[in-house]
Amino acid sequence: MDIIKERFKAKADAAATEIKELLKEHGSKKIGEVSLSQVYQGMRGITGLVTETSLLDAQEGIRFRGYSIPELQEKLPKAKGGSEPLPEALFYLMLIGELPTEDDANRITSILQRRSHVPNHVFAAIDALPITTHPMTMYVVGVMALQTESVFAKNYADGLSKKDYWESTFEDALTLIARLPRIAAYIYRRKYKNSEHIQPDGLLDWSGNLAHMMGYDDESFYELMRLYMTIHADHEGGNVSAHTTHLVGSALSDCYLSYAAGMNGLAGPLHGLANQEVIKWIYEMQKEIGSEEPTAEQISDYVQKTLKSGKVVPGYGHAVLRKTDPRFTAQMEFGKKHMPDDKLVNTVWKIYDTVPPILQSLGKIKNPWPNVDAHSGALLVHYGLVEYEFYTVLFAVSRALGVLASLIWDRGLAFPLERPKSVTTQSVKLWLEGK
Ligand code: CMX
Repeated sequence: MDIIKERFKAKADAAATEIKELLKEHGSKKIGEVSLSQVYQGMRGITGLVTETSLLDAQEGIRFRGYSIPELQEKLPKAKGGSEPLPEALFYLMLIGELPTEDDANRITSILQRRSHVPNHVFAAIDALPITTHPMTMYVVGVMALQTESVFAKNYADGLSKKDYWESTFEDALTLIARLPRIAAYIYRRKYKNSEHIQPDGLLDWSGNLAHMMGYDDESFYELMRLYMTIHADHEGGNVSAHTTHLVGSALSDCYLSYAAGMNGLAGPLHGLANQEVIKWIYEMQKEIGSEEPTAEQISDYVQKTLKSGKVVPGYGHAVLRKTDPRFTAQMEFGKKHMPDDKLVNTVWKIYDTVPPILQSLGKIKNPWPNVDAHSGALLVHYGLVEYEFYTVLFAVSRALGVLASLIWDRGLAFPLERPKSVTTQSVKLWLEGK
């Protein structure tokens, strides 16, 4: 057995024993109360899930296995000559719960390199879709076509013992992660570059290879992809993409089915699609104003207009966070280092100065601060990746690391089918009447 798989198994067994003890002693303790409004309003603030890979603090932002984004940037192994973390190393951290050595990270990179071959029928399935299809639809179709390769589904059909579920899930997760950059790059080149595809470079790291296959062979773009893939990987368990992957996975759907379901959620404009909406919104503002460099006053007027027409300001607000998203800050730091004079990036920063007080003044928005999606597109545009409809696919490639590490844990801890209780308003009324 591969050493990483052995390490995971040892960690999962120890955790399962610990949880058993914990529940034996404290299982009946109350972790929170649920109000009727929470039931009607998106279950905000209800604790109802266990996700081991990361934890979100409303004030401080995300921590992956206890490490903040700046700490990951300092402590995780890097590519040769690079200064941003390798997302493969973050995957190791989320999976094993300990910082990887350089050897550990390289081991994941080489597993992913070895498994990256995508069967032809996946490309045929994508090619069968009209060229006008949204890239996220093509992506999910590609992932679904790849489901033919699921070891879990095959082993389950052959009669798999419960105690072995984790192992074929582990295998499926790594194989799927390995193949996603090729699928994403294939869609990009098909839709925007006349189907002139670029073969993988077997020597590059996971993110470097994605950049290469998309046609962006620039060391600083490689660095951006490594940072991008790291910061978008996970955001605890309750967000739509992570929760959906986990929920669908709880029916023992394999990694392909579960991840594809989660990515359909990521494709919604209130979640991952917000990154394309931000750039679209800025472009529309520039067009209306007739300038690439709107003033604070012009931005303020445009925000008011957006709000008056009943739309949201994309990239701002969050269901849990109550401060500027550290993922926004990490991208801002990248911008300051690599492209301090870029006009669009500077506009993103000016929007950051202008928007929060306006949203705050409305009184109803719980978080007026920017989230991860407010910044990501501008950095991509700087390198020429202007096709904003594609941006959520990059988010999706990254998100695979977190949701699939979590799915392996779900199997390692033998989590059951998820099935919360729902009510009807009629039943609520009866309950209120004491019936
Ligand atoms: N612009 C305008 N109105 C906003 C807003 C924004 N950026 N953020 C919240 N609001 C509004 C809500 O629509 C809601 O209005 P109603 O009461 O009229 O329905 C009100 O403020 C209260 O909402 P909230 O409790 O502050 O926010 P929610 O937890 O319900 O929603 C989110 C969170 C992210 C969906 C919301 O802030 C939003 O729509 N933001 C813009 C889209 C976006 O950037 N999404 C990406 C999030 C990060 C990610 O998942 O990738």
